[in-house]
Amino acid sequence: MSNVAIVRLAALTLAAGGVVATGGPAAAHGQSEPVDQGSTTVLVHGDGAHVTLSRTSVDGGRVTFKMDTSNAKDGSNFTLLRLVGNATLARIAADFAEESSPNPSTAAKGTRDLTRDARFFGLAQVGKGTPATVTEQLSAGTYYLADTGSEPGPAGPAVTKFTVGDSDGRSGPSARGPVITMTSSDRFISPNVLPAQGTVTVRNVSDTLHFMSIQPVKAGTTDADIDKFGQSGAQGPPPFALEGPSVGLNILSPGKQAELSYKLPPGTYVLLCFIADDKTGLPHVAMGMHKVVTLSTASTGSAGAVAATPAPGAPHTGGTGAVNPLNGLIALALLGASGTLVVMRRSLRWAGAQLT
Ligand SMILES: [Cu+2]
Repeated sequence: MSNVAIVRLAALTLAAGGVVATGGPAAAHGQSEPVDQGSTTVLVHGDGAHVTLSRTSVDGGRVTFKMDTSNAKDGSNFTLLRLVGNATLARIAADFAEESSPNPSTAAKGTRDLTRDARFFGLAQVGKGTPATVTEQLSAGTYYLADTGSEPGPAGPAVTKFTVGDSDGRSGPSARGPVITMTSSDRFISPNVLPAQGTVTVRNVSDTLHFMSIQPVKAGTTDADIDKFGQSGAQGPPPFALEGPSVGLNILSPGKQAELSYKLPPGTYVLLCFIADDKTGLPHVAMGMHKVVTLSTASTGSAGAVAATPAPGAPHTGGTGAVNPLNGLIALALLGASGTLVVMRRSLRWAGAQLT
């Protein structure tokens, strides 16, 4: 049974007033990743504007969110957050509006205010046919979930409450898969080769917000190409852009980490972050927060065999440096079946807005 089918089943069960029992050994999980015994699973379905959950409360501890979307056009962009102090959801929406302002000083203030007013726990950016899973440690409290895949209307996105109770002591490994860190100098520190199917652990070791979008690019694209494009002031799609499935880990607050599991066609990708810098107001990608990587089925144990946890920056073995020239064609072929990758478009829109 595919993830999509599972979520549809969950939706049907919810409609019937039932609750989907989860938390078992990754029941019918389509991917062949190791069973995460110590984790409670929540199925998350989005349509670009609304979130449907298989359960709206869990015990504190390790929680796995399995996400998919029915939104073929824009995908889903799931955000999980907690409010800090007296902050309200209206305040967060106002902060986000500032963060995406074309005025750099307003954008910088928006990021600083978001960092202050909320704690962000991902979740993920997914496309139709390209689900993703995020596992992380959550402590007791009231959380809010929204899907901002589609452009939200004037009222803002629909927000769903999610409650985490006292911890039941579940805990997991400190990391699964290769570790990617996001730094205060707006950089991704990542191995050059990541799994095409499997899990990575993403850590925000900085004092500001970051996310990590994994976007396909043409084979041979370098980080210098991306810098050059950013400095050219060009509008429209960059010459290295490639339509194809992508996923991303959504916004993480300073000090947070999350494990992102996904399956993408092998090939050349770039890790991107577009959060406005908290001082310059420029999107992080323009500050240098991009990293070209190769997604390989030969990386760190294929098929999500993520037991081996290399140290951050550990060299990768195997002849994975060569890029198969067919990848672009494969991605294009998949495009028709799985829909376009809107995250790139949305990101470009942000970049254009902020750089002009
Ligand atoms: Cu960033």
